[in-house]
Amino acid sequence: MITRRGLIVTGGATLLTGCDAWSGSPVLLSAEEAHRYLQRSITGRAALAREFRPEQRSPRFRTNGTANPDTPEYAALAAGRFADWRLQVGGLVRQPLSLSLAQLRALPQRAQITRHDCVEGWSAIGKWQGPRLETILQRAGLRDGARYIVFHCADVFGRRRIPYYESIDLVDAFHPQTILAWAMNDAPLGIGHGAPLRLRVERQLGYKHAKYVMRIEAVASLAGIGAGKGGFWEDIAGYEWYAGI
Ligand SMILES: Nc1nc2c(c(=O)[nH]1)N[C@H]1C(S)=C(S)[C@@H](COP(=O)(O)O)O[C@H]1N2
Ligand SMILES: [Mo]
Repeated sequence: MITRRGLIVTGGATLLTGCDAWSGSPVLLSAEEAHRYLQRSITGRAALAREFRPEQRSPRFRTNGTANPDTPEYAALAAGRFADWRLQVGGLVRQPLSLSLAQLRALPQRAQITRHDCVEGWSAIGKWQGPRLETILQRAGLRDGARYIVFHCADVFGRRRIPYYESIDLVDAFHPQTILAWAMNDAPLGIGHGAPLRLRVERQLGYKHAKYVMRIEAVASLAGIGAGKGGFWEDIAGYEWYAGI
């Protein structure tokens, strides 16, 4: 019996219980359907990324992309050790939020030691800690129609000052390992790695892990954001929006 998913295998058939079952009669799955269901929960998008032991962490974890956002606004926040920084949560939510670092640290936390894989061909293992994105989205309350979560970052690129941003769908937003990390390797996140807050979305490549997150926006469509492809590198270099690993 797999209690976590409420899946009970009884002889030839399988009973699917839990939330779904409360509203109606239990669903009877054939052996083949049960197998497919189990297979999905192990290998599908709900599957967990591998987690490592503390001693497996990389001695050096390089930074990539922006290592210090070049704007007066960010410089002022960093000078004040992010005491005036607030994470804004808005868009298709019932209750817009404005959260300080202290408030984010007071939420239930998750810590995980995972491998970061950059599309440029390097990897590093580090420990990340912060609240789950799901916890924050639940407090804000997604409205009907919300389909993507957009992360607006503090850093800008080039002479046209194009802001970095990224987006994920709700499957990844509610994935248990999707967190907003304020700590790395048991210390507050350094500026190079995205202080004060960066996304960890462990089933996707490095460029999806938005650093310097300032604002989270729930949207129905990515069409109105940036050039419409769902992320900075997606817009300017044709990177895949879904970068699953
Ligand atoms: N805001 C922002 N987030 C970003 C980037 C960036 O340039 N700006 N680079 C991305 C890329 S390509 C990678 S590999 C990782 C690097 O994270 P690190 O600097 O902590 O190694 O951040 C990602 N998130
Ligand atoms: Mo990357």
